[in-house]
Amino acid sequence: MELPVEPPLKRRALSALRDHEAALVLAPEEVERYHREGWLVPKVSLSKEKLERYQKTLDRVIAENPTVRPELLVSAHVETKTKEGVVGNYDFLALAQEPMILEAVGQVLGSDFALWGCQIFCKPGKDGMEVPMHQDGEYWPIRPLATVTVWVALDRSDKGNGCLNVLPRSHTHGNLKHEPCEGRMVLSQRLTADELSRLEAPVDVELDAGQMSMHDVYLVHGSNANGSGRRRAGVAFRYMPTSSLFDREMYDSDRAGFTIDWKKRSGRGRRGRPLFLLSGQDLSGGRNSYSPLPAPLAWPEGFQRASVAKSPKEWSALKRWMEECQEIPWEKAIEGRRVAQWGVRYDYTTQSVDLTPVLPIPPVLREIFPEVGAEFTQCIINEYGAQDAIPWHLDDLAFGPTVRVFVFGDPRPLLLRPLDGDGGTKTVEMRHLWSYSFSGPARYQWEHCVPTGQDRRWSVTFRSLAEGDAKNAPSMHS
Ligand SMILES: O=C(O)CCC(=O)C(=O)O
Ligand SMILES: [Fe+2]
Ligand SMILES: [Fe+2]
Repeated sequence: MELPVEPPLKRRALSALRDHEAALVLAPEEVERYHREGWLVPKVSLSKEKLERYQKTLDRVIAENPTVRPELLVSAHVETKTKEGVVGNYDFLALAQEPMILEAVGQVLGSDFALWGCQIFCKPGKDGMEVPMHQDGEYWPIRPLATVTVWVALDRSDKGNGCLNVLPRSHTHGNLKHEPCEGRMVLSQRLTADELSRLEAPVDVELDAGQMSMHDVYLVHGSNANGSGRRRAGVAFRYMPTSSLFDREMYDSDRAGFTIDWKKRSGRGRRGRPLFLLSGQDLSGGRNSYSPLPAPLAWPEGFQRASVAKSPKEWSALKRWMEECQEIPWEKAIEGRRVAQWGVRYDYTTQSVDLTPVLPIPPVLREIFPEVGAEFTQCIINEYGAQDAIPWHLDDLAFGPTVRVFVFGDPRPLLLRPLDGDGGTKTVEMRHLWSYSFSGPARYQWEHCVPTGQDRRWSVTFRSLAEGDAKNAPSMHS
């Protein structure tokens, strides 16, 4: 029999030291290399789950900004539309605050820093635009000029699809000369050929999706056009030490190739760039003005979710019944989904509840969902194909105060937003065998929608009828 042995003291101390070092994202040698070379690829990368989440957010932001070139999605971390014309997503603000990124930034800038910018550089396959060789600082209103960019690859980024090219040690030369450039490029200024000839040859920064690179504000870099069939998307976050001033009056329109509004507020209620203090404190003597970090939208009151609502057995019973039963009154809903309804029927043509009684909820459904009380007299099964979504809506007011929904199949999130909000949405994870219900404010003051997905999804919804003259209740899309 073996007895557990305490490791010798020295070995224990050593492993504690190793744990401590693991908590530092950059080894001391890497911090030193960053300052010497002007750039670095840290050894960390996003988990597969996080990468998928941010790739989805990227697709959403691209879809929501059809008139903006995807190489120019500026302020993609802000959900309220800025003067730059982009509706971003706070999910990118969350990415900017991933602990490993904050840790690495703190290691090179010191512990007092702010996030002042974010840009998605997404080069579509075949026609992704070139980024000419440049130093970033040219058009940034930061004095003293200091910034580290963390460029997170959301697709694989390599020589083939136009990865970042950096000129090692070019950051030691201070401001270099730029000249206007023409053609199909992301920026309107490029380093002069003369300056380029005196610098070292560029290095390709090849990254797998989820990896990231860091570069100094004075480092010369650029990237080729993307002629490959593969998209190359990255998101760049800009962090500055709070000892620098972010000078909002240095309004220097479009040297970057697009109009940047550094001012805090501009016309028609649109906001300029926010400055988010992410670590430590302000060291500018109070001259920097910071925006409060938007509170993540709280869950609506009256919204409940259960993650182990149904068993696989109940699901097989339901699935078998849906496949085999010939009496299910399937019909097409307007969006293309297939639906079956009992109790009363929502009419997709008139967009209102038709109070002519239809068949009551069948006993099989009562058996599979015994937790649903008798007061729920209406049931609807929605069957979504991968490409079927349900748009933003409030359930029809002819239905009662509580709605209970059971979800099967494709794990699509449920999106929620307050009726009187500024467009911010709450994304609620929802998976196979989970359920949710809403009543109170979540029922009457919030809307919800289900996005498209990858696979088939079913929801079984139970509702009651509203008291009183339900027929005269204002009709809303169900
Ligand atoms: O994504 C690119 O190719 C260019 C990125 C860039 O210029 C930057 O992050 O400063
Ligand atoms: Fe740049
Ligand atoms: Fe609904």
